[in-house]
Amino acid sequence: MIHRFFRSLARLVLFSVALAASGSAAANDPMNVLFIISDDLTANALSCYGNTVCSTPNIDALAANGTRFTRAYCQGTYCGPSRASFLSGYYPHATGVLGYKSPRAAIGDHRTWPEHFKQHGYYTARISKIFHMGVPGGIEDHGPGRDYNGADDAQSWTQRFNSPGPEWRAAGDGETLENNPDGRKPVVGGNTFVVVEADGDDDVHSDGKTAAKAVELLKQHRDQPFWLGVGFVRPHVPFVAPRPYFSDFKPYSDLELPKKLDGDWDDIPKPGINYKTSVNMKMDVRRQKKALGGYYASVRYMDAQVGKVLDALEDAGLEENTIVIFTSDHGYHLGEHDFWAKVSLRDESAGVPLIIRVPGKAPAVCHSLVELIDLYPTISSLCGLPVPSNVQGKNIAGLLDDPSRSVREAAFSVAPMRQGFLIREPRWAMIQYGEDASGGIELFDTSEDPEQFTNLAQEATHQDVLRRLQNRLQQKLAEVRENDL
Ligand SMILES: [Ca+2]
Ligand SMILES: [Ca+2]
Repeated sequence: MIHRFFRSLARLVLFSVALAASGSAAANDPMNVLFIISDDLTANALSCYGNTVCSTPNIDALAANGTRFTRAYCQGTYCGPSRASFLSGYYPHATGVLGYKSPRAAIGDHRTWPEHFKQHGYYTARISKIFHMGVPGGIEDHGPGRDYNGADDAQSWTQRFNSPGPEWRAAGDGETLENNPDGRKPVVGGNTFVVVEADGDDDVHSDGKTAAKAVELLKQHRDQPFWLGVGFVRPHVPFVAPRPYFSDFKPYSDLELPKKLDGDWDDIPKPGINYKTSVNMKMDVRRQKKALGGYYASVRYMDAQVGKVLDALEDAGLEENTIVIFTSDHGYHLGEHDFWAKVSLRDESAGVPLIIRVPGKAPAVCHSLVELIDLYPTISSLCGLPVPSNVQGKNIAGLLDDPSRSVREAAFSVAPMRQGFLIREPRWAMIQYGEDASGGIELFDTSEDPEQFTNLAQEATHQDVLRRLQNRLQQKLAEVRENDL
């Protein structure tokens, strides 16, 4: 790990020197795309986004050389709708993919983002989870003969690779934290809070295998333009990582949980209380702290795998003609408001980390509201490909030249499981349940209340701003539904 830290540092310095020397990448070479996506990762767990406990040197080094977006939002707050959206270029309410399906049936002959590159002569490949896959169920190693492709779209890829791993069955010290107050439950599978401090090295697990395959493909395909999707499944539950990644977070009792307010839920409608909470998961403070430590260990493990892939990119001499993107499919709650996991439309869950490194562009931090759906048109344009007229995102490439600009007045995200809609402006966050608001409304003034403790939706003095945001939601939904599908 020490070696990796210095290598990250060296990479940071060398990359800056190389850029200063060359001015920009060779203009005639087609630019490659390396798209790295973590699963269920909140920006709050990364040191480049301000976390002081969980250090992520490899992602930080990428951020230091690229543009780091501080207000990036997913379009659906769980795997299925989010991935179907940014890969197809349509919002969830345009395709109707609100669950865990491939968008193919809805988009017909329209091209997905990687497919668009494939049709322009790129080698396109995915390793592990790019379109939706069930984790851990869909990636548990049951030997050959099993379909590990999940809700994939075969025609997007020249080649595809899966990385089955032991997941919750990994050898080591495991504990089920969720719904296990008397501690009698064994370690279980499914979408459940389980921590396993695992025996063995990185390559025992899915993400280690994914990184190794990425290293191999970068060597093999260095002489042809590629769009390579590297999908890590951590820190999605189960929180499984080799033991050394846990050392910074033990004893778990030393970890600090987020600030909480008594009666915090009293001012929000029922659908606003997240589907997983400390209460309904029956997690006491010890279990909550261990969940946090297990999540952080999973993030550190995933960060180390990102480092291997970035090292391989450098070793193959591809840094100067490859665009690197790092993101997640949505965010995650780590105990804020006693909420856990995803689905919620609060910032911790609807926001995503987003870093884009384009050779020749100066490092920057950008505060414009951006959306994952913007990746398809933006990366197409940066690679000199036409931007298909049907895609609904915006080309935000201009922000990489002038990060002080802004490309939209509001971001839009949905939680179909709750019929929830988020309109997020720089200052205001409005969350409405039901298109007719029948499930209730939340309104937060994030300039006064960045942690979103006080719902202002019922306050007489805020009815004008609420009406404006509700109109904006109706207008946005109408725009989303006006499409060619
Ligand atoms: Ca996910
Ligand atoms: Ca409250």
